[in-house]
Amino acid sequence: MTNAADMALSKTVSLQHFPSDFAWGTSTAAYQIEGGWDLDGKGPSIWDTFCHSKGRVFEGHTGDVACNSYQLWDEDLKCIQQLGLTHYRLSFSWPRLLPDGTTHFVNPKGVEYYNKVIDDLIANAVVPMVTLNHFDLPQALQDHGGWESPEIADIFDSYAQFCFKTFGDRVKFWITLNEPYVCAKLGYENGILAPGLKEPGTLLYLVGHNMLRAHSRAWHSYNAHFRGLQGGMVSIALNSDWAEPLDPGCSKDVAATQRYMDFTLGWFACPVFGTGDYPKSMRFRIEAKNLELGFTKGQRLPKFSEDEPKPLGTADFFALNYYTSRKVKDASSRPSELSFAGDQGTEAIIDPSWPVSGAYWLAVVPEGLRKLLKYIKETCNNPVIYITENGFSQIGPVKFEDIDRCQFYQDTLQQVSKAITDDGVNVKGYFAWSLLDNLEWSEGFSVRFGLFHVDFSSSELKRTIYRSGEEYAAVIKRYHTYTKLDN
Ligand code: PNW
Repeated sequence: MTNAADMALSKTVSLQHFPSDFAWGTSTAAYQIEGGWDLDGKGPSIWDTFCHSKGRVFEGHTGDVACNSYQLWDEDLKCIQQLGLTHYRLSFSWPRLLPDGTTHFVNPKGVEYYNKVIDDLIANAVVPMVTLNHFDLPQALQDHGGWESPEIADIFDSYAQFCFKTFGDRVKFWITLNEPYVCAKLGYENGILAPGLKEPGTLLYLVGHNMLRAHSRAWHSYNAHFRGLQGGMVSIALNSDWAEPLDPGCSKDVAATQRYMDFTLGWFACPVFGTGDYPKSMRFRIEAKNLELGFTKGQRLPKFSEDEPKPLGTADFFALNYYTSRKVKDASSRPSELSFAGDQGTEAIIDPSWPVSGAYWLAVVPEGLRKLLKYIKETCNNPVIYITENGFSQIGPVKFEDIDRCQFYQDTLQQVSKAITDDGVNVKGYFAWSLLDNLEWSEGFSVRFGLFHVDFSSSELKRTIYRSGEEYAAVIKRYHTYTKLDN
């Protein structure tokens, strides 16, 4: 630890308060780090297919090897220890455990791998948080309609129950699905993520709906069959931008901003934490557009059936992924087009005063996180919140002295602290995205989010801590006051 690093972030943040049992974590996702894409009986996922098809991912990068965490888990564990994390969020590769996605065949090597990861974490007093599916749907299920098919809810439920049964004696934090918004919108509306479909204004609502149905089923199964014995918690990770009106004095921009929040956070938060249905503005706008565009009443945005478990109340905490903010301008009088943006009638803008980090969409707005946390407190029934992802990316020549990322974490943690102490938001933990540089989806390895650098040009894939990693370790050391159990 450099003296300078020790001073900067940990001191400034120490002016604020974090509870002594606050969870300090990092997040990763299987496809982005594991590699071993066809090793030891793993089945292919839609991300294997996507990366293997030409022109989809930056310079043809793939997750075939990535950080090779499948074979280099011990190296990841050293990074986790070096940071002094109290929690680690990882995802299971569904097709590594169930090669065709169903419980008809279980891959013992997959079970062995995740057993080792979980056992090693616990032996090091690190609490695992497991996401059951972080974008990498088994290809075999995609071949039968994937998230578009209503049957996926049942199939996901069986997979989830298999995981609860196999790992739930040790895993107490479960996230069913990661970012249904991103999966539906980027996978089915603009096609930049797998499965790469471009069907604006239609498939994303169906896919989002089936993801909610799948999530609800799994939560209800846990609640009925596992909670009593295992005592864990289950949620769904929801991403959201924070939005503000471009012109706060313009009532149309103000209304458009509310619609933007409804179509982003509310799309999934309202059914689970709010009214049990999609936001009224979504129902209203999509219905109005249906009439204009020649759809019949009730098309596009599905209804929750009376005959199956309801989404309302199916989260034991709020899992929030926050990256960025937008200014919003009304666009409701533009000619109707069949698209998600057309349904919203909004235009989202990056304020020119906001610095943009390595990823083109990531304007750095730490104060947006505090405002979003307060908004969730007020609109979602004051839930316990874990920030399950938040981070800052680099692009171009690698900077080990990543001062701008250090500043980002410093500013962000100050905002989180203020949300807790000044706004009374019940934030229980923070997970930095990400432990390691990894495959940033369609941006390949060109965008780096890690607290550890990974040398993708050498076969050892050496991990080296960035300055920001050292500073994060110093913060954790300062705040994590309860002593770790000796194992
Ligand atoms: C999150 N985009 O979502 C994911 O949960 C992570 O897997 C990801 O690495 C992280 O954000 C940083 O991007 C996103 O292409 C995935 O615009 C992709 C995009 C945005 C967010």
